[in-house]
Amino acid sequence: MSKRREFIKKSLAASLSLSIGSNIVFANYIPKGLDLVGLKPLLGNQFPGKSKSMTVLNDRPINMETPAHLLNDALTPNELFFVRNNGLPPANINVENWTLTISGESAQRTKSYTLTELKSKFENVSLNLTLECGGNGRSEFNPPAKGNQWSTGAVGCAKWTGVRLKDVLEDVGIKSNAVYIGYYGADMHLSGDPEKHPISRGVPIDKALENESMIAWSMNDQDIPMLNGYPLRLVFGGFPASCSGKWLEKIVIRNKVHDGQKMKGSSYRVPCKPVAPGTKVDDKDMCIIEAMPVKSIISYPKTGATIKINQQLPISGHAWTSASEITKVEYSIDFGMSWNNCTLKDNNNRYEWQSFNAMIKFPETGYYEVWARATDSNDMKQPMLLPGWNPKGYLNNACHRIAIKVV
Ligand SMILES: Nc1nc2c(c(=O)[nH]1)N[C@H]1C(S)=C(S)[C@@H](COP(=O)(O)O)O[C@H]1N2
Ligand SMILES: [Mo]
Repeated sequence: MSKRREFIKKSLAASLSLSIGSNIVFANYIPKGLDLVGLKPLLGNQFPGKSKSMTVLNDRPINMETPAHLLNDALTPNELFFVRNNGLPPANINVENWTLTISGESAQRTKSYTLTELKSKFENVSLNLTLECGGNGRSEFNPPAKGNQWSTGAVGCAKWTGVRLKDVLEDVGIKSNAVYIGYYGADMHLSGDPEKHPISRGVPIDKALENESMIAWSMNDQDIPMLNGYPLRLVFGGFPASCSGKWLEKIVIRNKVHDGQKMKGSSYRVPCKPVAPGTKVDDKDMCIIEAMPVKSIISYPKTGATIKINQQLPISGHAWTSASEITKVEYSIDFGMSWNNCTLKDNNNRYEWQSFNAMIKFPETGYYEVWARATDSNDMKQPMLLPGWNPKGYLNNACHRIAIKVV
């Protein structure tokens, strides 16, 4: 054999050690592409800072969603918040030396801030913001779409503390020709190539300058969990969560639509006009996903629950939208033939999900489905069944359904 064995990079070895929870002796002799025998069983559902009850869809990169019945809290606890990684989380984070650099063609200067500077120089704000992966609900599309087969749990709402992105961008200076911002994080491409970014997306400048657009260092009054972007991340409610860059190191203010990793092709893009299921769509007919559609989830009871005929069933859940607020949540027990209003809470700020509840009486024993349907202040309603098919299975905001047996 003349071909030399290729070994994995040091940085990759370090992140493997992190996942396995102990130092891998001889890590630098692991041949490239070899999956460690000890990794899968050890990992199970045990990921740092995450509950064992999470549904793990993939462990390289790590992707996990929250079962619907564990999303019942008004604010999603950190250990139950979904994780969507495109690459490998950074292994050695030095918070003291962490800096955020702002640059780009449409920045008036390049400026860097340490975490301490960010915290002390700008007004600190706390907002309850919902993050939902654009691919949440993908598993229902037909023909099926490639990618993580999310069911309903790639969503959560947390209290984020940090600074307004706007304040920081204005401190740097925004040129009048700015149209977009893009982010870069410290995570590593799956290949281990330090030159490549697993993802580098962004938002139009108007979105970046909204009052609710944040650079956050805290989630529910704690450090952001490692897998959710510790020590610093962007948070944009109302847009696909792929815009909310984790392990945030750099923001670029662009004079054109950001062209980073996963801004092109079928990534986070959908046909500009509806297409028939299975259609091949031309690249020029694909549009970047911006505002996310109105949606809701029933978080109590767990699907499959049984109730006695002489009892009323309490249901609860949350509804969210990119519009200013949810105005109505209804439920149906007759497959959408008739609807009843739920009680609905107001939001504290835009992009916070709003809790709803109702008491349901069933007419006779048997199998039922409870469906929930939200309406927002733009008068948009969730579709009862699957919305428009698209090649990568984004934006499924169909009504959530749970099964109930009345005995
Ligand atoms: N640096 C970095 N930021 C990222 C990602 C990533 O892989 N790397 N994934 C994006 C995607 S696709 C989603 S849905 C959200 C998920 O955020 P969460 O893992 O905190 O739930 O982070 C976004 N930000
Ligand atoms: Mo995502």
